[in-house]
Amino acid sequence: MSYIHDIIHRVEEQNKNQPEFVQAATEVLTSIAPVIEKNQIYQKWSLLERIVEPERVNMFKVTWIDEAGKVQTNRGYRVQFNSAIGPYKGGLRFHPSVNLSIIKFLGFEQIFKNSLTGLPIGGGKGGSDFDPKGKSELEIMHFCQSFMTSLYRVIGADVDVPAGDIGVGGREIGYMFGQYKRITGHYEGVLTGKGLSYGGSLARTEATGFGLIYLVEEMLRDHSDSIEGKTVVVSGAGNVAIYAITKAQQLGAKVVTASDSNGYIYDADGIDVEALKDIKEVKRGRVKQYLSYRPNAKYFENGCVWEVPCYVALPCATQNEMDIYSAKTLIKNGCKAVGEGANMPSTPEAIDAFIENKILFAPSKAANAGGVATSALEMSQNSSHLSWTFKKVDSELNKIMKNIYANMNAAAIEYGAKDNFVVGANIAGFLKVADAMLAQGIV
Ligand code: NDP
Ligand code: 2IT
Repeated sequence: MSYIHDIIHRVEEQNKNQPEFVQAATEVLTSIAPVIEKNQIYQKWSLLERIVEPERVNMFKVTWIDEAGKVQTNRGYRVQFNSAIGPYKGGLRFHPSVNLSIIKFLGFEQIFKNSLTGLPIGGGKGGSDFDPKGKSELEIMHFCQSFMTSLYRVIGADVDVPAGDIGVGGREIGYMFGQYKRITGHYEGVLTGKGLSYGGSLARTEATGFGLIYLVEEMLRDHSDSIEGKTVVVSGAGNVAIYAITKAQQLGAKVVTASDSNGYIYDADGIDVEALKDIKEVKRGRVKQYLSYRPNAKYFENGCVWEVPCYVALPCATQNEMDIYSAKTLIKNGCKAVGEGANMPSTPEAIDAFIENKILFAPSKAANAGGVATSALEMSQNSSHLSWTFKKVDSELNKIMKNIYANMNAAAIEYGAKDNFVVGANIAGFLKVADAMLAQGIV
């Protein structure tokens, strides 16, 4: 359709050095073609031109002094992409690879993911090219404080509510919350993923990984299958991976791998999640150390985790970690379902291969939405000055994930793409935001 092609071309022309953003936008724009064709109103009001442009891009300097007394300068970002259905909401990523393209792709994806949750949250994302690896506790704290000293001007409980992502967990959120409160004097739910003693929600730590498994299980159940008794391969060893492994094992699956950027571990007996937690959450170490807990496991420095045969594959590390070669290897080895815990972990070619081969493929917007959904539940608890039990939050999360599956499945069927959940998730996420934008006029 020429309107869609024109917009994709425009995005490419206007964002020449932003390959990740162009990738994310192209996927969404291509998937929603049937909706745009069916209803001329979106073209009439230039909805697509408007939705691919962030409402505001904040970029700022973050200076801090390291343990050696040397001045360090990093770049900070907060992209406030779309506030049609609620205040901007999305994580902060601290990783040396962070640049405007990555933050824009994440912010763009967040618009549709947040819409899919059914909760009133807009899309945003931020972060820094700061590398937390090897930094001392004080360096982390000073960096977080300096980052917040610039960020606080543009966020607020009803304006923009950041949370964690790669390199940002409970520790970093705590330091940033403390600095926000110190500068503004406001004790408010301006960040989510907070500690339990100062406004955090039970089950937020577990939410993304648990939600991923709830959604994958629902997708399997709808196809007369289940994760129970299946071999599962997981990449990553961070927040999402750890709690995906935990829940998959609780449901009777055998998870045999975990990885970090140095290599992967294979444990034929099933990953000992307590050992992994000790390494990652307590010692902040590397997956290689797993061998000292489980000497029968194997560590592969140069391999790729997707070489391990499995029934269910769960990429939970980072974008574009699953290329066409990995996808073909998984398919050849009998993989039947893929659930994306990370954001955009599969390349467009890998996604095409999964769909052509009838692999049940749950795209990240739907599959990892449990984290941000539970963040929205944290916001509700904060604004009503209440805290819910673990059981209540977990059961809400479970309902939300089942609902996301139902909505993306229904949209896929309605638009003639049964079992293509990329199309289903993009359309279901898009419609709510687009209609809210139309209703609010040209703003
Ligand atoms: P963590 O920082 O807790 O863990 C990240 C894991 O991924 C680490 O094992 C890390 O290894 C690995 N990793 C990160 N970058 C790379 C890379 N460039 N190459 C190889 N491995 C890499 O982050 P999270 O678990 O929170 O996030 C993982 C993914 O899930 C991300 O895509 C994130 O955007 C997404 N996500 C997170 C949510 C959350 O609530 N936290 C919610 C929804 C999605 P190493 O230590 O070697 O860097
Ligand atoms: O990618 C994501 O959805 C997140 N990193 C979580 C965002 C949030 O606001 O909880």
